[in-house]
Amino acid sequence: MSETLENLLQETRTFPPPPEFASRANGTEDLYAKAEADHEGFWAEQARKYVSWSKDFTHTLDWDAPFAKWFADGELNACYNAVDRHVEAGNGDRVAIHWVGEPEGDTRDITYSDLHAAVQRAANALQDLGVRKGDTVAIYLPMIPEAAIAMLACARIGAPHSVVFGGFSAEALHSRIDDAGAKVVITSDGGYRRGSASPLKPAVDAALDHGDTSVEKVLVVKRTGQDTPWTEGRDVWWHEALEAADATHEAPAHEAEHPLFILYTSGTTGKPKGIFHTTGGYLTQSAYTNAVVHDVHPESDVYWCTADIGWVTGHSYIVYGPLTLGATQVMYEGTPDTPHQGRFWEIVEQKKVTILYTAPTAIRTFMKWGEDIPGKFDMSSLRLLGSVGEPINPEAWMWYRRVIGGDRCPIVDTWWQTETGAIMISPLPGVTETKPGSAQRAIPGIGAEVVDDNAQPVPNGHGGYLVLTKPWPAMLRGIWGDPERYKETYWSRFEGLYFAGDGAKKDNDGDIWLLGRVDDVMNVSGHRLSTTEIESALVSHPKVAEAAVVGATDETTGQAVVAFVILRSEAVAEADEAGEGADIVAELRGHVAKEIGPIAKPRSIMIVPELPKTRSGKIMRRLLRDVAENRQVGDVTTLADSSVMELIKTGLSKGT
Ligand code: 6R9
Repeated sequence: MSETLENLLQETRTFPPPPEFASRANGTEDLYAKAEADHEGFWAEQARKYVSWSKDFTHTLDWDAPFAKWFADGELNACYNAVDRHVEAGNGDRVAIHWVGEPEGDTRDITYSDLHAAVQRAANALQDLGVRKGDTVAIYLPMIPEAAIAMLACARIGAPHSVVFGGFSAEALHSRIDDAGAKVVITSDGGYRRGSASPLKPAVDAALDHGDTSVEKVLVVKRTGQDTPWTEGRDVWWHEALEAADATHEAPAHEAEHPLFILYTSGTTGKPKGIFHTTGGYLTQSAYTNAVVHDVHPESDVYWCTADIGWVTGHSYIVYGPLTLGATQVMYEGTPDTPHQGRFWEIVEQKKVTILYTAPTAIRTFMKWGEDIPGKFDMSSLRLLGSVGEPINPEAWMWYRRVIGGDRCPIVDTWWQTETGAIMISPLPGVTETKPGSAQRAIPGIGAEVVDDNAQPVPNGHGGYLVLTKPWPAMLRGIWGDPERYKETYWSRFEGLYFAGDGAKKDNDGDIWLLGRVDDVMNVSGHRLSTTEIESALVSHPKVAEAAVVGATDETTGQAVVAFVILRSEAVAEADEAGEGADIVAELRGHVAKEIGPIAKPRSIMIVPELPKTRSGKIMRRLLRDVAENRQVGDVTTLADSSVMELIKTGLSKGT
């Protein structure tokens, strides 16, 4: 960590906001002072500015630490806010979503009126299938407009949705469906990925095969038209259900604290946590941040967030933030290299994108591909760039600014989490003098600090743990079905402070630099993966005795999964006989992909005779990280058996 700290301290380049940009920016300097003077009053004002309430609230915050209620006696409908009210205001013809399918030329422009028609029918269709307020609905879809429509329809009727990333396996889907007790699953026959139609519904069938789930119906969107297995009586085509449903649906008012969604994220234990968010506070902060941080001007911008809807970034900054503001946005189905490596920039040129929000891992990939690729496209429409998901290295930041932003666009490096619901730390693009690689300071209305082991703020120039010091509207309300785990995970490390799990430092100006996770959670291409979860998957393979997983620094993906595996002796003997060490590695990688999903597949698996452990039996991942990153192995004095590291290194140099 100290090496990283020193490198970052040497960063002295700064970029003031362009005056033209500053003169019409939504986020202004005075917001900081206003929020500081009256925290609750500030948020009450944002809640009324960005959200329409069916019943106004009389009270802003109930804080029974660590349990918060925001705007509790207010009532609203999130879907009405994201859709109906824009039509009522005469903006029905405005494009809400310029949808771009992966196959070239496969596009759809969806206006707010189109969206209005769709969410009403979808809400009625869900009700016709028996979904009632409070029932949960799992959504397992590719990046097609129906994903947003499905989420909004659930929100409309008050059925919390649980979106499961389409790249997750049947097993991962099963455990999430099970934990949330979903009544309906919304999926599709398939989706387009790297040039071909790949099936999706078979994973749902496999997840439900266990026969022990709460799922009554499966709604299937026809996306690819490929042959799809069908269970009569359970499976229903989305288009048929919508056609049969009533065309009108009045959006009912829900309590501000009514659950809006559950989203699973990796924790330090094997079991993913169902982070749950409620309606009023979440909607307020996602819309407010989309306005002041991304500087979205709904009447003139074309905004594009490249995240998948299965992650929180897609929830807050594709669905709830921009649509609540009434913005026009691009939604893209595919990968950045299909059918060519300039696809993103072609979309920027064609749709005249003005605001682009993407992840450092994507930026590093584009850097690797070379700047002549974006150089072929006209990207002069861009006026703001954003980054999210992991620390952005200063060089990637500079490349992003110069090559993509033409040296003219401010960059906002936004720090937040599934748990925080919306952006917490970021420059305001019309106010902040930005620094390459730093998320800088808490946005107006948010309290963040870097503290030492004793919860004391560190002086400038020092590192520690990132904490949040005040309740915020979009904060998670808990872990689904496990209030104790909520307290324990986030509120027990430091008295009265929210512990984010990230290391950070303050530079000499007091600006915050994020340094990555301090727990056993990895960040691979902006996706959070738990070491424990992958270890459990490896150990579930019959040939594996033990496994330890570490996140090794990787130039492109930020971190990469590296696994150390001890094989069962029968497997070792077999492999030796057949000379198939390489086959086992391939088999294990495939196994992890099947258990969790392809994103969790280890970059490398090293077969080792032993693992370094402390006397109390804890695996010392720090030492394995040294090996994975080809470093001299650090202090081994706390190892139960200090010869183990030698054994591992000798084994590796023999090429096993
Ligand atoms: C939004 C999102 C959260 C974790 C978080 C941190 C890392 C996110 C970052 C960042 C440095 C940034 N992270 N944004 N690190 N700079 N701008 O990514 O949510 O998937 O829950 O991940 O991602 O480590 O704790 P989530």
